Amino acid sequence: MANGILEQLKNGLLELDRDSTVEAANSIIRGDISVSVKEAVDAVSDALQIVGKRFQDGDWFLAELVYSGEIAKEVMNLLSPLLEAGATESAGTVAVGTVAGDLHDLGKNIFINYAKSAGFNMIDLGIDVPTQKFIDAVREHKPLALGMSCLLTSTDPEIGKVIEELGRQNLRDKVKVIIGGAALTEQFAQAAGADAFAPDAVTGTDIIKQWSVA
Ligand code: B12
Repeated sequence: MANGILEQLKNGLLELDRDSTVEAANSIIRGDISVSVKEAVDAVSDALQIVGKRFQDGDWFLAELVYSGEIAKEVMNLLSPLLEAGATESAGTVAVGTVAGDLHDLGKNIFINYAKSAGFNMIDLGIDVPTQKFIDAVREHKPLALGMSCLLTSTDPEIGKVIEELGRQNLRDKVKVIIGGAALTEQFAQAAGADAFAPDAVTGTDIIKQWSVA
């Protein structure tokens, strides 16, 4: 039964059946079936990997990419409050945004929700965030870490620009930088001067937890 509902969630997205996908998410939220929110979020993420492959292979076009993104966003918005339910006292502040030119926010939002559920005070800077807005957030909120999300190879140079600007404004040693998103790798993080790369939201949350106790 639990597998059935996760299949419905995943297949609903892959068949672009909004109603079936939302119904599966609502059923999980109501607790009709014992499935954790993490399993549900993972199922949506798995489906989006397949969406990306279909788009890359030319099997799906932009319209399908856009619509599947809308369904995924609606479902993630439904599931997110459950991830937050475990929030306890603040483990520290982290500011996160998607770099300039990039409008993808599903992964960033999942990281925000995971970290919130681990007790972090998360500041969401949004999408298409210009360099100076990241810098201003560091000055204003003095976060433990600055997170940047990037899914496009065309926008990954933005990460290096933000890190350089932090240095220029004497802020680089005041904040840890963590990056994530499909366009990035560990090697990229090292070359850009970030402190860490996280391949997923759970790893990202583990990393900031280590920084928080250090
Ligand atoms: C959904 C989607 C869209 C949606 C986005 C909806 C939204 N609100 O986010 C829409 C339709 C808008 C879209 C648009 C485009 N997209 Co798009 N999109 C995708 C798709 C299918 C899924 C992305 C996603 O949400 N994945 C699920 C999430 C959960 O995964 P994630 O983002 O990787 O996040 C996880 C980790 O990476 C990590 N993480 C992410 N960020 C961060 C940040 C921190 C700090 C931490 C710690 C962790 C972390 O945690 C998350 C959870 O574990 C990908 C395919 C793919 N394989 O990624 C293509 C993809 C990213 N898109 C692509 C392209 C080309 C585009 C467009 C240029 C298409 C076009 N021709 O217009 C536009 C660009 C628009 C823009 N300027 O940004 C390409 C990018 C290719 C490249 N190498 O540059 C991809 C890879 C598809 C492909 N295979 O070709 N897209």
